Amino acid sequence: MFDPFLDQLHADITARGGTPTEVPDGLAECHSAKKTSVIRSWLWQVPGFRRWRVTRLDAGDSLQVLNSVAYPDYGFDHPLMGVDLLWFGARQKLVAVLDFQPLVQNEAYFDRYFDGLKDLNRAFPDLNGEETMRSFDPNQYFSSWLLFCRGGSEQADTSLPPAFSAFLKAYWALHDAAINTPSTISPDEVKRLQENYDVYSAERDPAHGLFTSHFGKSWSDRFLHEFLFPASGQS
Ligand code: BLA
Repeated sequence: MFDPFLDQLHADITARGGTPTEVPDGLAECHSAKKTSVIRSWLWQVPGFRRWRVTRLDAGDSLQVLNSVAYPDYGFDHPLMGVDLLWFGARQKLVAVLDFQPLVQNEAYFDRYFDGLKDLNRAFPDLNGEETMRSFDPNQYFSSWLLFCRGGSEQADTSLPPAFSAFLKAYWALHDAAINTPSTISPDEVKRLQENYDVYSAERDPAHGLFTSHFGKSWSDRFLHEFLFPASGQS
């Protein structure tokens, strides 16, 4: 379902000089006991970024997922890139979240970094359903201009493909502009805020129950704390 997006993401990363690096032992791929689902992950070293992770979960008709987070180098204070796409085939239900995840919530920061995403938000009203967040806090590490929809096949087939491409393009443009302008947040503080993103996300991420049901508790705990959000430490 999301393979064209995965290919596009990996092609962009490669074009930017990204090289694959080692995923911790046993976490790159896992099959469920019944062999009905598989989760695969990639870790990239990309110039300008200290970590870029990508995960694809294929559980056939029941669930398809593409999830990715890009963490800029500590010398850059611009937002993280966050993508979470889920397709529940049996119910024909799409959950799509695409955001420039802000390190801080203040006007100057938003003015500095969010023009691109604001444009996308206007261009794809179909993906901006003003959905309510049930587990995350919309005012921590999310922006008001995120593309967030709980929709169906219409959004998945019509709006999401052009939105995904435009989103990647806008994020690269943000990064290119940011590396040519001095950060206002110090590298030490960027480090603290990025690490706190991992702690916060590991606590709130609604995916853990889902992973546990497919891949068991011990694998899922390791995956959460060693791969998805490594600064969150062990549980
Ligand atoms: C929601 N993400 C969800 C949900 C699931 C996942 C099961 C609940 C569905 C719903 O709310 O309707 C699944 N999340 C996953 C999976 C992975 C994961 C499988 O991390 C890992 C492979 N989530 C992110 C990132 C963003 C994000 C990077 O991991 C940022 C764009 C957003 N996911 C996000 C949001 C919700 C969500 C905002 C809604 C949660 C809420 O209601 O608070």
